Amino acid sequence: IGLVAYGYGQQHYQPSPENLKNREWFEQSRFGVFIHWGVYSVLGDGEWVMNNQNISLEEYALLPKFFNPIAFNANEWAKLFKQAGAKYITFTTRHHDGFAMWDSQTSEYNIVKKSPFKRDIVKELVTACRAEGIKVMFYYSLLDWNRNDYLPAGKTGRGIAGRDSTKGDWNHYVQFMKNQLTELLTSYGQIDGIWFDGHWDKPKEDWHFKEIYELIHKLQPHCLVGNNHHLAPFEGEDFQMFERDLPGENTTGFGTSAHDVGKLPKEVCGTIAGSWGFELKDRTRKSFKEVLAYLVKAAGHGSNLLLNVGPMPNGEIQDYQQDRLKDLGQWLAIYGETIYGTQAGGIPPTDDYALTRKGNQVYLHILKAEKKELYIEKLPYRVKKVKTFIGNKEVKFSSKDNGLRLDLPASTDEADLVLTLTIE
Ligand code: FHN
Repeated sequence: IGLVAYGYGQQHYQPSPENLKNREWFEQSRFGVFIHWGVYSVLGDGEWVMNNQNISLEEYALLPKFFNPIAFNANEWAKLFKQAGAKYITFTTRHHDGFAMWDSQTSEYNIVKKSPFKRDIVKELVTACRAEGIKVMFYYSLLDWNRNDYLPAGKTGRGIAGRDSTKGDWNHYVQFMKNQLTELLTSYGQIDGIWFDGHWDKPKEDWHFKEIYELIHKLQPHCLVGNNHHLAPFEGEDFQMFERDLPGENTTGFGTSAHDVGKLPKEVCGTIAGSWGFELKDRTRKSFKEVLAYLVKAAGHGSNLLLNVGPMPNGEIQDYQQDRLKDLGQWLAIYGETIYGTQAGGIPPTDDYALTRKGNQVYLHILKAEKKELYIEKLPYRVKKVKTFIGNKEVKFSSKDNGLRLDLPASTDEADLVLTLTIE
């Protein structure tokens, strides 16, 4: 009966009213902060270090002993995310190494039992974010490099040193995931999404997604389910994410083709640094202009941006990553109206510009403000008036056959020159 009530009595998944409402919130929010933080951070070589450096189970088991983030202050993080203008966070409750960042009763391999820190990081973060009005989603890795019941096969490749890769107990592992998810969704109050990752390691059918998604929606009907499988949405999912790409793009090899882009709310995720988890040799830092362009182009696709920070093992977020977030926050404090609660602007973004829309106002974000003139070949609406978003100054334009030619105001230092088009 419970399942019928939650929309699973039918042949197809019917999201509950609470879920639909939450999807609306999600679509309005446009900006979240992704956090990759775990015992892997200690080694400063990204979250894949166990696999990449072929570290054995026995060796990796030493790491939690060094994870003692004395500078971690969930309230400071939450304040920073708020200042950044983020509406939600997605936190790695457990990455592929299988280490639980909460006080899990289902596995000893967790922060409270194995680290000197002994504090429930998930709990502290949830509480702090809630106090700032920031919603929380949980990243949860399907793939597990640590457990004996997990059957290592598939694309992760080499298996894990110190493990017999032919042995496992798959049903036991699936039940374990259900137990952990139940724990996560019953111990920390309202959780607004579960963000799955690691699907590629096994064939789709092995994961029991239908049962797992049903369980989540039964425990918290509003909770949005997303799965970073890089495919068109599966039944039971509530949003679709795109890694390091824009919807329908595949410049990274993780992405999707245009026909995989479904109708669910969308989210793109990317990093400020070169990698997700903390990397000491962090040499591909993105500039403010780059992260801003990602946010604006995502919005131009009708998508949220989930922008990643990789905190250090001591619990601090590096200064330059904090600066990017604060700068975004400053920008959003001025231009938020052109991003939050907007829809895609009718034509896909280019490297030069992106369009977002609210009713009969269209916001044209020009990402190369040094240009003197801009020509947009085909707009799906007629433009009546063009003004600068800041200062409300008239901008000369001419339109012909749905094309729009604009004389841009003299070059400014702005990373993004925003014009407001009033349309018919
Ligand atoms: O393997 C992970 C990776 O470490 C990271 O968590 C990203 C985030 O989108 N997802 C996986 C790769 O697709």
